[in-house]
Amino acid sequence: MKVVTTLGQFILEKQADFPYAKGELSRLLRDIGIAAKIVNREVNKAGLADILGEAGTTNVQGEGQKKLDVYANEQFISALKHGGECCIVASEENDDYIPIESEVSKDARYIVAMDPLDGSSNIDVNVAVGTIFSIYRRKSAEGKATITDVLQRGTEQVAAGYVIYGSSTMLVYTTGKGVNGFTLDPSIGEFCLSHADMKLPEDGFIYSINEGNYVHFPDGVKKYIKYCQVEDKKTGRPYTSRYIGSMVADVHRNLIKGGIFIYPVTAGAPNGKLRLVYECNPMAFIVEQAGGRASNGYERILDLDVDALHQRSAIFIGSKNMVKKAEEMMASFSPQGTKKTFEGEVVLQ
Ligand code: AHM
Ligand code: MG
Repeated sequence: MKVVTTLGQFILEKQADFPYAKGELSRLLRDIGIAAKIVNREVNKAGLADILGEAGTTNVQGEGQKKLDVYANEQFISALKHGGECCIVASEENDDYIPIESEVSKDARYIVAMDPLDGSSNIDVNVAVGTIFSIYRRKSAEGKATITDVLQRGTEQVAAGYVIYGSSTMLVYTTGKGVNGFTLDPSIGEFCLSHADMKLPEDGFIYSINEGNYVHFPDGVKKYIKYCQVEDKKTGRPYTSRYIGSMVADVHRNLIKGGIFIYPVTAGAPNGKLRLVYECNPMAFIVEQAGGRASNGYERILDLDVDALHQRSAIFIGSKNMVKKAEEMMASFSPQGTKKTFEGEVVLQ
């Protein structure tokens, strides 16, 4: 009989990788896993909202129904509050960071930044959504942790992960020693190790971008899209286009199959759309740990300065060679590169 390793067992086993670890990070990851299961239960019931009461209406107990992203936010914050290892939570759902001042958390050393339910507009149509989290150790030695403890570069992350609520629910995380994925077995209510030591293929054949915004993209991105569409037997082009509109789902697919996900700057969003602290940095950490690459088109995501909690960034993330190629196009054509065409480009008259 095959022996199953649960997330809890795996985290404990891996604690030995950190000689000075006292189990705090392990407990923090465990708390996140618990909240993920609760959120998963509600996400699975989303289609029943019409019968059970929609967001904004009142349910049979007379309680107001919550939107799922608000619900997810509350669940993660509550799990982290009660777990006692986290001193600050920063969330896409809250303008400001939330200091945790409960008795159990008075010696807490970790900061968690998260997007509790990314791609939540996809819920109404039964498409995969996700949770993204990023964990830092506080910088300040004593007193209350402050915003300076939160605004650390991506390279300072001690762990990061995501949960994908898809056709099955998975939790994927890294502590800087590779990436492992766990699938929720609903029959026993446990995340079980299903994707050990995940590795992203260096070359991929899928590009993932909201092409509807094409006219607003920088020239380097337009050229890269054209590059993906040109026929070339040697490199397997034209590539396949796939865009779910849930970053977690798009990046997860590419992590398994190989591919690139791009959310560039656009004319309407001059700094990009996605958030550096709790979307780009954690995904970049995971993808790099799986052997991939992540940049804003010019610089490595993890090296970017972090000035504000909700700061945005462009992102090019995925298979190493695909991201490098896209960066090459950015360097040659954007902002005002001197090149007019790339090798092999088909110019329509
Ligand atoms: P959200 O945090 O408001 O859910 O937005 C983030 C999502 C990403 O998951 C996804 O990749 C992107 O927004 C899609 O944006 P667009 O609809 O502009 O393509
Ligand atoms: Mg989001």
